[in-house]
Amino acid sequence: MSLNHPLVGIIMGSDSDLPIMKEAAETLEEFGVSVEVRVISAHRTPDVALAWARGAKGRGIKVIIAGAGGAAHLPGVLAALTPLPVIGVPVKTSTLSGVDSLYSIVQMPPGVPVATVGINAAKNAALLALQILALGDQEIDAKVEAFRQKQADSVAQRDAKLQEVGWKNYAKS
Ligand code: RP5
Repeated sequence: MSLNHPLVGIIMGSDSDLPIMKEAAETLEEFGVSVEVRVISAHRTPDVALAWARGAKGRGIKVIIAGAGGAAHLPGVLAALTPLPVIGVPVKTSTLSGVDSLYSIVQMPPGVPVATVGINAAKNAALLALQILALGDQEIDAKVEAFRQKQADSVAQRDAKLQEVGWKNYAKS
């Protein structure tokens, strides 16, 4: 699998989603995976959404991460238009704190799934995309394994320190 052309499409309903969605792009690029980042709205630019989703698989995109807030139909609309796996990121809103986005994305009726991560959890969306890509790519698989090991080592180090100094001193430090 070539890592030079975009393997993951990161689509967001508005550029106001970028401060959250950029975490997905940053994580994927840290793993050496190229991304295609677009602002495409399911309701404001439905024709663009349709054309992009219909062409994504043919262009070599393997996974789509779609973030939106409010009545967040973008991930579901993209999922309806392509067989590629779609990961939805509910973006936090000022009115309903992202619960609106979460419910809009997570409750897809049977037949067209959207794998939904937590509110604003764009990094987890990227990690899930990497795990999907790793199934067919040994290089990405090794990087995911290394990331997990580093994460586990970090927890073990903190626990060792906690055991050494005791929880009361640890809490003060
Ligand atoms: C959604 O509406 C976007 O995904 C964004 O989260 C939300 C607010 O959009 P703007 O106010 O930035 O246009 O379509």
